[in-house]
Amino acid sequence: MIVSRDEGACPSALPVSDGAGRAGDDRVGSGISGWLRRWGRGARPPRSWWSHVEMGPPDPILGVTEAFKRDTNAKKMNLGVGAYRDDNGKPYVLNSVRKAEAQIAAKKMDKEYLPIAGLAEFNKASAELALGDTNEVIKSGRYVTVQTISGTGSLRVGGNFLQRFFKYSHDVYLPKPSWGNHTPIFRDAGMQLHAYRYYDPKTCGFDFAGALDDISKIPEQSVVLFHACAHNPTGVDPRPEQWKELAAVVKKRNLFTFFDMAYQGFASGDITRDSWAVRHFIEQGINIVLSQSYAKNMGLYGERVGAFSVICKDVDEAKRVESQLKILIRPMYSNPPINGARIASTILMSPDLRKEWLEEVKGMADRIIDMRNQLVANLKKEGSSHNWQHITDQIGMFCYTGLKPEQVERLTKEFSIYMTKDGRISMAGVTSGNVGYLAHAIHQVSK
Ligand code: CBA
Repeated sequence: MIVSRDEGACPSALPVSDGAGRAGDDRVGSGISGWLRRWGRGARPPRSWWSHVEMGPPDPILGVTEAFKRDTNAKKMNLGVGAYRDDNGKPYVLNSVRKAEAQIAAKKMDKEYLPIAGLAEFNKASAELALGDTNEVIKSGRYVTVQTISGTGSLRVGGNFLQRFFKYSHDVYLPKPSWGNHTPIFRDAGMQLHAYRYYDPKTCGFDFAGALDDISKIPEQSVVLFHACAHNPTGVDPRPEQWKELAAVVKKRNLFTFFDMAYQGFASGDITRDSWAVRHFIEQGINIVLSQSYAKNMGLYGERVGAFSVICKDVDEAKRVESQLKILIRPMYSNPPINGARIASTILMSPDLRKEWLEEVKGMADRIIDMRNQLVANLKKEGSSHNWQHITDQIGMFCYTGLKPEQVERLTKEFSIYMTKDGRISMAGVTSGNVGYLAHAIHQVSK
């Protein structure tokens, strides 16, 4: 609401301008003469409270969607944000989600506040999904899971928790590159960011030696973040033998592990396989923290469903940690939204819906893998002589093409193909209808 001077804003409490005045800020009379009538000679007209606020840049990922929406070209493609599309390029609502929604609606449940930590059955089902329901951690109960505002909210709760309670260090080491939002999330939570080598542009693959070398030099008791699967933006994941060595060095260096698992099921189509690294670290006695998101694997993007878990030494420690997470969350957003958590827990807890969901996750992952193959085949058909093998080697929603910023700019300007400047393509936005056009455009800018 804009409060006009006449509605009682106190002129003496307003900041005064540098004397230049501001065009259009004339709510009490016409122009300078109006000010003089109102406040008297010698008084300087108040300026806005926010004149010092500079225009910020658009978000590097979500800003791409804004630019895409403004484009009128019928052939335009949005390969920016990681949001799954069906083969007709339409947003996809899973059948298992539709069915869960119908079941929930039929129950005519109330819409009371959830507890601060969220829906208890959702939290339990989420931890079981990540760790496996026979996991010793689950059986012993030496963990706490709280429902969060999707993966981003989970990372932020985690960042704030570390800032307040991880007394050993405030240094967080991210893979280079990492999801663009990791840095502001942890920085705004009061942590300091560093990087370890991860991607090798020469091979378009995992720089295992570089990662191992850098991680082995991280000061003891620092925080190291790993993408559990389907690394964003590179689509490059360590193999199980490599995860084993990473876990060993983390243990040896006494580092603290933060796993971000935003794509469980999306990498291989198999939720167990995709959580292998998380489970392996825990088996090695590494008490991790974990962020989960249901945005991608259940297609619950706008419902904002996620979870944050802390694996503890014992049940007593878990209870103390939970009490502090609640104290942290209460002034942030009080308690999480109810609808998405009901959908996710209904699916996870109903054997039939869960089975259908797992098939749908596999279906999404398989469609993406198929698009990777079709993209490479079409590039060959176009006559491209580059080696595009990394497109099929990489996994998950994204393909890190290796295209340079100038080439990305040409794709957008000349072909209305929208993607992030780093050359990342959301494969989830590619369809059998537009893969040929994409290959043609990539060939044009890279030949
Ligand atoms: N972690 C990683 C590694 C991610 O890639 C994303 C989503 C999230 C958070 C956490 P949410 O809060 O929606 O659960 O996801 N990253 C994006 O898919 C996109 O949703 C992406 O395009 O990179 C985003 O918000 O940037």
